Amino acid sequence: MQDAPVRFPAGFVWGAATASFQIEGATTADGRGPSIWDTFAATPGAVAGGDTGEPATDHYRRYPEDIALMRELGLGAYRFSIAWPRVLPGGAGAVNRAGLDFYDRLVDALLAAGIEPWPTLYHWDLPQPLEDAGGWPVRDTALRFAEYAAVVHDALGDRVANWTTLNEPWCSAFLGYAQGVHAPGRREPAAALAAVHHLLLAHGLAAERIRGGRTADGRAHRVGLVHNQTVLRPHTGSPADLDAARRVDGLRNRIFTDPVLHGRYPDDVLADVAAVSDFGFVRDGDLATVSTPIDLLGVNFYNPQWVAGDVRGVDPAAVEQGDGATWVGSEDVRFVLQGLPQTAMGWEVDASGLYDVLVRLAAEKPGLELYVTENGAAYDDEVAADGAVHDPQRIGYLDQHLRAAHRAIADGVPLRGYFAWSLLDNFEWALGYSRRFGLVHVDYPTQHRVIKDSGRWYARVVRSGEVPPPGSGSDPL
Ligand code: PNW
Repeated sequence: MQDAPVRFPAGFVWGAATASFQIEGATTADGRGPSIWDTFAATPGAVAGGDTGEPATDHYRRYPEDIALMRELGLGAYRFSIAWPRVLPGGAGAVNRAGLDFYDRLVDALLAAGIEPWPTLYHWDLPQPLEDAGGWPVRDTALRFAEYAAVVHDALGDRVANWTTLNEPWCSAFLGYAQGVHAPGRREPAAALAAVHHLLLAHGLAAERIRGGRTADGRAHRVGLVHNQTVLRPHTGSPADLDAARRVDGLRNRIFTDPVLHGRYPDDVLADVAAVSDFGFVRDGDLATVSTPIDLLGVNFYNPQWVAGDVRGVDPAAVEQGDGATWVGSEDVRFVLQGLPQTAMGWEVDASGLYDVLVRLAAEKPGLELYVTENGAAYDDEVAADGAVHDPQRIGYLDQHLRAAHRAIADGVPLRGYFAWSLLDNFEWALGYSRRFGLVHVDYPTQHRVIKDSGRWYARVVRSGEVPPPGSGSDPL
């Protein structure tokens, strides 16, 4: 049964995803201003190897070559993000036409290649001047985001139908402002909670602006949020572990999905964080804005996690050495490895987590269209003597997750598309260029690209709409 080919519905969207700071390079070209990731990467010790946003994959200049690769892969859609500091170098005020023009060219070139553009407005590169004015913990940043969204929507809305606002606000808020391992590197738990609210407000304001628009050929604009929902499983059935799983689920998932889907913050989460924040930053009307109807929800899924509230008796080698600062008000929680195969990120592979996430969201908001907007794996790829990149582990990862996604569809989940992370190897945030997620290998010194075996395998899936039986190899392109 596991080995039977699985066929996806007609019209299923097949794509790959990237993000501006991770691929573009050209960080000072054509009037781009600094972002918090430029500043963070320039901070000694913040990013592995001292890596920065240069040269990344030089996509700003090589985008025609990259679109040719997308065509070779047969992609129907491409999810990318727009760099706010290219469009508004000061974060607000004067529009930098030259920066906006890059996305104009990109969208035209994608459409000419028959690839549907799926822009994300914010994938973490906040203009530095807005961080200097307080960043996401201050309300003004949400208002500036709405202005930025309007500028981009005005410029590209004649051709772009599918929009997403924020990528993974959990990372922005908690990795950026609580744990400090992402830009801007602050460790201020109360500020992280304010960031959650202002990110969600930014999403709602932008979604209100985008909805109701139409492309020049008459397609209604659709808008959504990209959220990194995951499944938090209790390590044991003990009350301590069950409660820890509830608390982490609250901070990772429900603090975002409850306001967006239901217009309220979860009471248990508010109680859990009450000693840190009274949520006094929420103003009348905000939750109506945050819960403005969306047309789709993007789900980025990598791995499930097992949570413990009490690790006495657990093999210390299995307890992840994470920093509890991420989990504001629940700094005591720990994650326990289950002994499953791991990717090069140290993330355990268990595709049933994707199934569980999709089924849960479908039950929570019946009818809401879901898209897997990121899914993929880092492995230590090497270019072989034959010039190819043989990455059977990544093929295995994608195979298992696509089967899980298919199982969710078969069980009635309105999953409408899947975007592999990532098109290209790229700047993996605090880990720099040391982790490779691409379907396409990038040799950074030469910028030479090679489609990996997994890319060839994915191209076959995209062309056939079907996941082939394991071991059936990849078609030559
Ligand atoms: C996501 N975590 O990031 C992002 O959307 C991508 O830009 C990124 O490259 C990809 O996943 C792979 O990491 C995450 O610590 C970064 O749990 C860190 C975490 C989760 C997602």
